[in-house]
Amino acid sequence: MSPTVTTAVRDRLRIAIQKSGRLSDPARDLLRAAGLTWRESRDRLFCFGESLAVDLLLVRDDDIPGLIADGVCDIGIVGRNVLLEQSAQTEQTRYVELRALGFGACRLALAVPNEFDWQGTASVAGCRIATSYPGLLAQWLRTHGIDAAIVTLSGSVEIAPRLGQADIICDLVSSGATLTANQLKPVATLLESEAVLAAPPDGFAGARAELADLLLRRIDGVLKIRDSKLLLFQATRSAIPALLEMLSDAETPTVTAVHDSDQLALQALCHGAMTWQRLEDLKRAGAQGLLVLPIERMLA
Ligand code: PRT
Ligand code: ZN
Repeated sequence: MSPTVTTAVRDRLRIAIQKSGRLSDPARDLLRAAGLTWRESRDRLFCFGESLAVDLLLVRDDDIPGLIADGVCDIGIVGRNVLLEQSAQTEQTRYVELRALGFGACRLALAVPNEFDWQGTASVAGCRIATSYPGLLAQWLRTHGIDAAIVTLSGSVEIAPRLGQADIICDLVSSGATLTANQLKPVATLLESEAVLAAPPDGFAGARAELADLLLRRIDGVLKIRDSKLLLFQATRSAIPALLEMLSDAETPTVTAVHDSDQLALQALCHGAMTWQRLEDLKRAGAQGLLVLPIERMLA
């Protein structure tokens, strides 16, 4: 008689985040804001979820796409650059980007030495290009019909031209300070990147699907209120149309009558930055008693 084989189905959701690096703190902050709490383990590689059945795996960012593809974790918080590089290398789409998270912004760019006579993308032909993103670079070269040699390096890409290893580079850029310090200038952008929520294309079943839905709803709430403010003010009826035009980033405002007055009171949820300049413009257009309040939580 053959032994009974039972397939263990995980009913807890597992999220992989970067253990230490640029994305680790903002990823934890986001999940904390979505109401997750964990019991930290001694080795700090696995954190057991306390408030919800959602556990954390703390890993190197480059391992996250593979962990998702192998089903070891369900969701990952990782740079789009890492996700798309692994797809480009395997020539398969094994992940979907569920949400862009608004942190870890950078771009994958071609950069050339300052003295390089850049005449457009055709100038790349015949060059040696140093990069840690050979998959994305090869895709870009193919798309542009350019023949060039890719020199794959795991780090310190920016010094490759000075060391004679390459003529130009293809690397991540955020402030641009590293390029400037190495006498390089950016000339073309291959990819705009930021941290994303990545998952397998087929989604999940059972308890994990419900947990993933709940988490996504909460994360949407967190992302939505990040730059949102509640704006309160009063104005005369005649000033209202002009004021509403100045609040194009607001959800439909509530307008109510003020007791014993010909003034109206407005309440608007605004999603853009509420700067002093903007408040002064509103005041000039007739808004009085302006109040800007932070939003604590939002659930659509
Ligand atoms: O150990 P582990 O493998 O997990 O970490 P890592 O060293 O591979 O990654 P880490 O923490 O450096 O970056 C994680 C993710 O942050 C990246 O995959 C990107 O999605 C995102 N990110 C955002 C950046 C940058 N900005 C960035 N500026 N990643 C790297 N850089 C590097 C870039 O490679 C270059 O060396 O910073 C330098 C350029 O910065 P500027 O500001 O001088 O232009
Ligand atoms: Zn890495």
